[in-house]
Amino acid sequence: MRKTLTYGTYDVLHRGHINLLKRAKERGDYLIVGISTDEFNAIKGKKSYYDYETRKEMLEAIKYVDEVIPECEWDQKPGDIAKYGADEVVMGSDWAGNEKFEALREYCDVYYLPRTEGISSTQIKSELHLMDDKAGV
Ligand code: C2G
Repeated sequence: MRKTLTYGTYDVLHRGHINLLKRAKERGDYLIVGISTDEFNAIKGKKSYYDYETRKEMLEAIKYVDEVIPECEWDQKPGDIAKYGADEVVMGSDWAGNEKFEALREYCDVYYLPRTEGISSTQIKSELHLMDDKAGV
């Protein structure tokens, strides 16, 4: 069984996230997602709309996702690869070439999937604000 591992905040879920998870799952048989804890999000300089438990629950409901684990720190990835027997770490292309992931080639395959253009959690949040403003709410 080929195990794939990916990481992310996965806040306001959108088609870019689903597209990534779908293609990551297609690269193996079992997909593990390391989802950033609220504390790690703060380290990443991100504040998510949904808390960790909610984001975890939503990810676990996605048919492409087989297991969700917490991502607490940048350096846990080699340990995760060993602990879960991951054959490949897959990330969106915005991470392509990043040393944090290139360093993992020592432990397993690393593969970057093209990022889905034109959508992001940040964009959705700002567009929702604009809709509220227009509606006068
Ligand atoms: N993604 C994508 N297309 C988008 C938006 C995101 O393919 N339009 C991918 C990202 O490349 C990433 C995954 O979806 O692989 C999750 O994205 P985020 O939730 O923004 O996660 P990020 O902040 O990149 O955290 O240790 C790694 C970090 O936890 C990654």
